[in-house]
Amino acid sequence: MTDFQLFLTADANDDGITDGLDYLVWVDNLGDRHYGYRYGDFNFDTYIDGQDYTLWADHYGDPGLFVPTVSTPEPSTLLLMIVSLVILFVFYKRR
Ligand SMILES: [Ca+2]
Ligand SMILES: [Ca+2]
Repeated sequence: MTDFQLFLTADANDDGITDGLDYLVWVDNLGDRHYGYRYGDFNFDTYIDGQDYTLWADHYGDPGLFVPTVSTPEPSTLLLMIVSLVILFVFYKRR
């Protein structure tokens, strides 16, 4: 099962990596008020400031916001799902 997890990064241009191009977005908007990583507001507080630069520096080289991850259900979860389906099947079969 493929799932997506949210990671806060500083990939302002959505090219999949936090790099110098994202720094340029931050510089272009430094001191302005915008909401969202696409403007360099990497902590989503509407201020493009040094805190956003710190996030950019901390995540330099990291992948973008959404990273596909592979997750598999744990055996106990799978067993619970099977037992639930059997109970539902028996319940509806008797009606
Ligand atoms: Ca980028
Ligand atoms: Ca900010």
